[in-house]
Amino acid sequence: MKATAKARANIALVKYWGKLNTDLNIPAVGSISITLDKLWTETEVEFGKSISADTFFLNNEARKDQLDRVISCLDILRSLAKVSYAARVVSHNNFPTGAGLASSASGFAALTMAAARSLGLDFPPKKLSIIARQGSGSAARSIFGGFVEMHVGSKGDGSDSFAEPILSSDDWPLDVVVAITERKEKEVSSRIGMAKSELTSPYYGEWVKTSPIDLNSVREAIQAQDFEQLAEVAELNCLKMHAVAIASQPPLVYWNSATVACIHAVRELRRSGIPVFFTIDAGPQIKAVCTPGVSKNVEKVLRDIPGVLDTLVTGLGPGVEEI
Ligand code: 2P0
Repeated sequence: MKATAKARANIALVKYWGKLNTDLNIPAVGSISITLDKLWTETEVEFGKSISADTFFLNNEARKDQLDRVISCLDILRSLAKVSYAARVVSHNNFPTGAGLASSASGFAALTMAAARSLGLDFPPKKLSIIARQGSGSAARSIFGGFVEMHVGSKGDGSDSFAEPILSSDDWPLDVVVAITERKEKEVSSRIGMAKSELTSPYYGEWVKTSPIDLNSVREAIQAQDFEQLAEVAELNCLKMHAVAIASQPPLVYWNSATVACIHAVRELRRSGIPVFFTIDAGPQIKAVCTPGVSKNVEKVLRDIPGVLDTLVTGLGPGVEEI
């Protein structure tokens, strides 16, 4: 009873920050993301009578600090399959973990698919998305490829809080230049950060209230393939999320000086007519979204900024797959 799945990271153009229900991990706001082809997690799950306890290895290291979250996800699938076997979970990320590059998104999407398949469960993507959400909210989006929207839903049990694709990457191919400005894992996880913002940020209420406006505008921009509208609203939504985080107590400043320099560089490029915009998650890395024809140029500009350690360029990728 063994299966392996590969899922890709995603970055949100309209961000998820805050929860409606922590037990079921229902987000307080919807979100829209793009799935990234070259940043992925591969996870093998083996259930068996001979396995005495759940274990989790990430990049060849036992990660006891993450084991509870992995077990919660395994428990949901065990209960659906009506079995009680323990599992061995072995996972690899091909990019830095826990540094604002959405490793929990690809990680829990791959875990959900691999665990379901190894238990012989052949669930449709919507159901996988609902299960992955309970592991990590952003993982619900990594079940799908291309442009993806995550819904808050209105049922209290979370059964309509799932993601779905809104446009395929073939319909609108975009590139993302990722500028790495720090390799170590962040000190405050998204989960803890957003809980602090909910409790202490004076802007949290406005964030939740105005999120549907950004969602409508970004969905419209994607459907119309209107890069300029997408750029304006995605940058605004990103800066709003960081304003909420920065005004939390204690303050959550995820940026470093290279992050800020990259923001200015990307805005300058766009002013000069290059179709590019930035987004930043709960970490110091910059993601510059652009049309494929300009990605080499954007990468060259970002690579030369002091404090940028590395860059990579990726297109948009597919959803989770069993391998
Ligand atoms: C996003 N982030 O929409 C936002 C932007 C981080 C900043 O989704 O608590 O790791 O596991 O549901 O999914 C990161 O949040 O949080 C995230 P949990 P998750 O991409």
